[in-house]
Amino acid sequence: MKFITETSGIFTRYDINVEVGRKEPRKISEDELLQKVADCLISGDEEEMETTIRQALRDREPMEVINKGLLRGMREVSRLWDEGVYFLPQVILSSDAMIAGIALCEKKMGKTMEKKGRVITHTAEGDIHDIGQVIVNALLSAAGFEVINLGADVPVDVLVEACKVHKPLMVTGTALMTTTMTAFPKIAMRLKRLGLEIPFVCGGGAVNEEYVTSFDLGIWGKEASQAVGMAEDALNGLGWMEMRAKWNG
Ligand code: B12
Repeated sequence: MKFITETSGIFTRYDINVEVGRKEPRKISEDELLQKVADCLISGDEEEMETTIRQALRDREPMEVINKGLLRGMREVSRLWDEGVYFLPQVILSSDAMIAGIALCEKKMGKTMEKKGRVITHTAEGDIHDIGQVIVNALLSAAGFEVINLGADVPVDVLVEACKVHKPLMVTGTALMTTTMTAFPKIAMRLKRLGLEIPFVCGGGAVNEEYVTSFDLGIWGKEASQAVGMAEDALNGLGWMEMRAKWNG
């Protein structure tokens, strides 16, 4: 009978790296509270995140907390994922903490009483990566736009139907996967055929300027914060070609 004497290579805890990764947290900000916001995000501690965000919002603008705490923390989560330190459970905890944090910031930003115009937002069919879209929703609402939030994994048909019914001044799409970004040119083509030449701002890690500007109506959105300026342009009557010339290339 053979006995196994060396077991170190057999039983490997898949999450051991997580503990190591957490022991050496990266410096995200010089601001102690924003560093804590990022730390809560990285460790996926939703409860502590809410307490910390409330503290941070006492003397900081919500956008500063989003940009310099939450988004930078998420960049670190992305790095840990890319390096194989984080697995899905950790990333899910972090994204839940991110969404809870954004909701508190959105509440603090408040909402303008009179709506300026309607924007439809969605995350591409087959794609559940909606954090970019959640930020876009928060910023547009805070800037006084009526946001029709179709959520994530939105079928092309549903999006096109919503555009027919609501006639928005702008549509946005978010795609984080190379398999889902292909919904965007399909949507653009369908809208164009229907005579709905609505500026279609597409963002998300999967797409780039070259891809989005390869189809009519498409305008590439690099940062969620651009959404407000773009909606203002659409409100002021700029067409998709003028908007593309202004924001891209
Ligand atoms: C968080 C995350 C998740 C979370 C998503 C939670 C959620 N509610 O969103 C969970 C854990 C659920 C998840 C699941 C999966 N994930 Co994931 N995930 C990530 C991760 C780590 C971060 C993405 C993120 O949220 N970034 C932060 C946000 C803010 O970035 P963003 O959306 O791009 O938005 C920025 C800009 O693009 C822009 N923007 C976005 N939209 C818009 C719109 C407008 C109008 C404008 C102006 C700007 C704009 O503004 C933002 C910045 O200001 C990435 C890794 C990475 N390197 O990106 C992988 C990643 C996206 N996931 C990936 C994969 C493969 C998956 C899974 C298939 C894994 C699996 N085996 O099950 C599933 C997907 C299931 C599905 N059908 O969608 C791959 C995709 C690969 C590819 N190229 O296709 C990535 C790239 C990881 C990798 N390197 O392999 N994931």
